[in-house]
Amino acid sequence: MAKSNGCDKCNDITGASTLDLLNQDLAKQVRTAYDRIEDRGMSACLFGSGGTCCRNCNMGPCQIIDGVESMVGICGATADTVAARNFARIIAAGTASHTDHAREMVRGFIATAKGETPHEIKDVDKLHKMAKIFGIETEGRDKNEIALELGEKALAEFGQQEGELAMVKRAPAKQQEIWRKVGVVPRGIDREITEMMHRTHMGVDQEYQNIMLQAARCALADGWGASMLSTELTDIMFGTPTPKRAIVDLGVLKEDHVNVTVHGHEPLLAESLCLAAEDEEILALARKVGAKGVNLAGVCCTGNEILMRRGIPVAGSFIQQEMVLATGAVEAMVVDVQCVMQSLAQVVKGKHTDIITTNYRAKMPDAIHIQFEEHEAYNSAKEILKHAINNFKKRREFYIPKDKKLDVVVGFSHETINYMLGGRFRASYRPLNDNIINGRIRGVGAIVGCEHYKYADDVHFKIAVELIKNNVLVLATGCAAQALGRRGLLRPEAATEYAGDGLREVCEAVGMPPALHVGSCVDNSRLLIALTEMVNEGGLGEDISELPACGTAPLYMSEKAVAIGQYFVSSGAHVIFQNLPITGAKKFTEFIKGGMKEVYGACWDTEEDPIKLAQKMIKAIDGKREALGINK
Ligand code: SF4
Ligand code: MSK
Repeated sequence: MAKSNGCDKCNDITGASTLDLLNQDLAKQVRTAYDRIEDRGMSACLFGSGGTCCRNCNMGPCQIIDGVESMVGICGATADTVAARNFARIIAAGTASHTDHAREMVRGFIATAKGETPHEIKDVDKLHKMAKIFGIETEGRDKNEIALELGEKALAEFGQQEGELAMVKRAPAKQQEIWRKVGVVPRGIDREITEMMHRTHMGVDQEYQNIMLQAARCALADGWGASMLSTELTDIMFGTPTPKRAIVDLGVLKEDHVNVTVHGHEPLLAESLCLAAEDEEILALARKVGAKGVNLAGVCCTGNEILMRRGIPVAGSFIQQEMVLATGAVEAMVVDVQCVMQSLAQVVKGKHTDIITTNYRAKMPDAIHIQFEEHEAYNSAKEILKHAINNFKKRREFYIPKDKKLDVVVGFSHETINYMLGGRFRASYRPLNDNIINGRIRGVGAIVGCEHYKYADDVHFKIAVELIKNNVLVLATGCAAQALGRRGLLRPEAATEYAGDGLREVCEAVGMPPALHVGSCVDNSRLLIALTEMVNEGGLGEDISELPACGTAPLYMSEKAVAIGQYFVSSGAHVIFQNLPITGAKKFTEFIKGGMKEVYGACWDTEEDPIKLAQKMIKAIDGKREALGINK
């Protein structure tokens, strides 16, 4: 198959390590997403891109043209109704994905509390904080007993039918008031997803404003419910991230080790693999086949989870998953759920690499399935590693772009940001607020979400540099954070190289990078808490909508990113994407880009050009500063 590195577009969108690899004969034999883009040779459907294609019933599909009377749906649905329904269903799907991930983490947490996994309750301080939120007695009780009660109460939140999710009360009081007033406080996590799907079924909710109310409630069930549960309980079980040095990019693979990459989102198995990779039996087996050991490396958000907590290197982000395998140097790629391309099993055809699916919910043709049993976590992990070790001797032609790896400093949980800026004995967000008030830091910009192949992959870098240069502190998660890491922005030195005077001064004083890696996709919930802490510290208004803060997920690929965007907007944070599937519906677009502001104090926006997008973020931040009277 012709190699895609001859394609202008691909030369645009690949990073240095990817281009290096694609230029090797070995990689030219592999068909990747870059080839598939070239081969498709057709542009996306305008109705699909504009959000006005409806296939919610069998009278359609109906393609709607806004303003043309004869071009409403067979049922009479207008462009605004259809676009709102489609947008809301994206949010429901994204929320469902975070939810099902979170449920597995809670189940693993319960099993850990019962002593049925190789893990333990590590962060007792956070356990007690969470216990308090859930009204659980801690005095004189064993940590596992508290954890078991917490796990069971957390699990009940998924199926809860009435009332409010427990962590809603962590939000600023004014935020809670707004949610209660408009009736969007999530009652139970699964209930909000189900109701969203029902209300967007043919012939139910026909009013886009009303559809978007449930979309807000559904997304809030994600941010302040599922994702937050996942982050907090995972921290309690595996440890809350603290700053650590690590390395990222394809060059982290090792020639003389058995390379095992972990890809997906749920870190239960990956944590077990980390433990098993140091098992004497495994190390002896690796030596027996001539390897120096097992080199574990992450991909996508499973990668982020073990990077943040253990400093395990990340081999690649979403758009690099095929490249990791194209090196020919990976003995096994172990995948769990989400963001795993079906092409992976084809990329390794003819190679010694095995793609190992591990979850009954996510199987793949031509992959090997080894079911991960949480009660047998350690043995499952060892079985997987033995499989990879057996492949080591079969490795033939391979290429590792050894010089393509970069140092990063990661591990910025909201607790860490607290300590870094406030000091261990005076941990608080007050110094951050003070620096924002005195103007050294202009505000906070979140760069989150995925990567995809439509736009150049230096989008994250360009946006981040523009923000940093203008003294905006960047908080990053997901594959966006990895992209910034590959371009050197997650090093403390980047403050000296890129930041404006004020931000540089702050970063140099505490030795932190100007862009902080906050975690995986579910860890966007850490940002909600960080924003809340800023409100609670005082001086920057009474709710999130008054803070000089703005978010973006420019290269979003996944439905999860839209759910994240929606829970930020509904929590009062302005969010700008490069594009959204709403352009075919005028009134709906006006509503989510303006009308929502009247309800939540924030709305969505779009801007394709990365520099203009960053400037819009800065303008939004300056607007908040102005309103607070601190824009000196
Ligand atoms: Fe067409 Fe209405 Fe059916 Fe959608 S729900 S496919 S607009 S008839
Ligand atoms: S993995 S959801 S591509 S960030 Fe979380 Fe990356 Fe986006 Fe998947």
